[in-house]
Amino acid sequence: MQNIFIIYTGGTIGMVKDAETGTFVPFDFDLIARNLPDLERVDYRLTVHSFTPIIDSSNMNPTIWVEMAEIIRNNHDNYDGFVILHGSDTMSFSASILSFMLEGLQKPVILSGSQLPIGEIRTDARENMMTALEIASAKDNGKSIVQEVCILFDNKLFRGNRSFKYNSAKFEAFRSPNYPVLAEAGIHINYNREALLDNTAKEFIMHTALDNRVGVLKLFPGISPTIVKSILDADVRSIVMETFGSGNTMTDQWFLDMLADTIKKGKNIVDISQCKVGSVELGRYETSQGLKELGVLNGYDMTFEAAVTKLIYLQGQLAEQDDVAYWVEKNIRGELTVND
Ligand code: ASN
Repeated sequence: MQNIFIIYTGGTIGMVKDAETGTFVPFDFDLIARNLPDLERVDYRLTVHSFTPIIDSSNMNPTIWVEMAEIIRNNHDNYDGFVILHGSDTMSFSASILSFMLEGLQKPVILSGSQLPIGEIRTDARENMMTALEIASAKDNGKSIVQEVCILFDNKLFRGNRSFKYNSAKFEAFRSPNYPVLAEAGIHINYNREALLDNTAKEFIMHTALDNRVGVLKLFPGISPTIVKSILDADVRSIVMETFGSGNTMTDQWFLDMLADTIKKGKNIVDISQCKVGSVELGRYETSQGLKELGVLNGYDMTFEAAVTKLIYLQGQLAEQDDVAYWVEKNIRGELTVND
């Protein structure tokens, strides 16, 4: 019999309506268990760890990420798979950072949740949770089929660090347009084996040191020098710069001078696109040619969530800015595709 470990962090899945305020607030795991009698019928053993407090995922933070990773490490050898019940709002950030923290993972870590609480008649919680458990226990010849951190939502399994929350109203809350869906659940669960990571030959190592000194510069036509400067001058080691199209920016001299000055001071600037599909291609247009020469780093097709959490992870591991710069452009957990 397989052993599956459930980590309950909160999220809509286990929420109830507060009688006084009418808002959704997190509730304990008993609510989920009571509404899901099928949990008694599964042919794997379940162990549940509830966080205190259980939270709406908008309150997620690096301390909880470390706590989650430590729970997985401490139980890694005794369980076949892990399901993390998590609010959908920041699920992609948590899935991304966990993919970086859990190097060489050989067991499934499946994040899931729902758009409607488990107590609602039309809830999507039941299907999401039961499918997540099924995938967490799936093996072929004694080896886990999924050996990475994923998100299961609305019958689709996504690589965590390729996904983002794209819809707050539909059951189809997540997408990963820059990487194929890893599995689809219908009558059968069909795995896309070519797209899944195979970590069998790797060593499992957990990294918990994180450094959140990361800034974000989202460009728009007309952004003022004062705003750009205030972000570049902030007390951060790296800046994720969200650019236009395939990585393009305005070519005003004041702007390029500010970028050059920031890089000279030893900060990393990583170029990712505001487009959700496609990749940064530095030098494709004149409006990105100069960026490469200034030393702006290529974020390729990384999601915003992956770029931010990868920097938090790399900065925690590496004291030298050059080392962070080197690794941020490399594919380390299947989070980016190098196109040059
Ligand atoms: N606000 C909720 C959360 O992220 C949204 C959800 O879970 N659907 O905790």
